[in-house]
Amino acid sequence: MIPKSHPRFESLTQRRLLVEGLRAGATSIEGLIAYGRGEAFDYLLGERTRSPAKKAIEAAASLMLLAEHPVISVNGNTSVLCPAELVGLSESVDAGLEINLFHRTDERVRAINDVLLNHGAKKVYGVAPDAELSGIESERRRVDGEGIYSADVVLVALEDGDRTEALVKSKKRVIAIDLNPLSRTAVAADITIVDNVVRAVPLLIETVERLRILEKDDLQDLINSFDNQQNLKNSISIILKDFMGDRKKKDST
Ligand code: PTJ
Repeated sequence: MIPKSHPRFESLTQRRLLVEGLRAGATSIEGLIAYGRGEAFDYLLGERTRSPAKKAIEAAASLMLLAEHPVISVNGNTSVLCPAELVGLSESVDAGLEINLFHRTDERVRAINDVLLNHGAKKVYGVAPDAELSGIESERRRVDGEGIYSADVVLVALEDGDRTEALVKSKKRVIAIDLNPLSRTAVAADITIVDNVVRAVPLLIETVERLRILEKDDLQDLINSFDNQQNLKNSISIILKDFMGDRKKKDST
């Protein structure tokens, strides 16, 4: 058991969830390595949601509220780190949930499907993909005709750059959650939330509820005024400032 008083309780809990996910067949071994890279960036970001991420979350919530057919892509890591929250977000914006894996096996798809159904998902796309995204060769190309293939907005987390670029090329608006502001995914997406998925998804749900009352034009203004490349630079600046010891400013960012 991890004591709650442990200064690294959150991080150790996430590691435990991933290891349990691996044993249950949902997470890939590679997913553990990917998590480690994210954890390093999270450490540099102070393990909290910084102001650029909050701004991106507002734009992302607006985009999801305006979308006609939003879909949330789920992989082995996100399915065990925040399954209830992913299902909650899908309900709050009426988005589809689709399993899309880089290291795809039928066993893993079944295990992830079980996790999502056990957390209240009513419908999960991607179990038997019947369409392909052009421009990528990995297993991630296999998508559901009624899910990602026909989506206008796709939310991806812990993603590889290839598919993000392919989604953007196929004229979908892409929201990415990625702790690494330098990743190809972060740069290629329309809106990148540089934050840990375990903090970003609950905050997205909260923000959707807060913005739901806005008029369509006001939501569109929030999207139009968002500059992803500038926002990524702001995340990098925060890391650099903290790194240079400018910790006094930490609470204001
Ligand atoms: O379940 P599968 O088979 O689809 O495999 C998925 C993995 C995660 C193995 C695959 O997508 C992968 O290899 O991802 P990458 O290319 O390592 O990219 C993962 C990105 O997510 C990196 O930029 C990490 O910094 C970031 N990341 C890792 N953990 C988190 C994170 N971002 C947000 N929240 C996290 N908890």
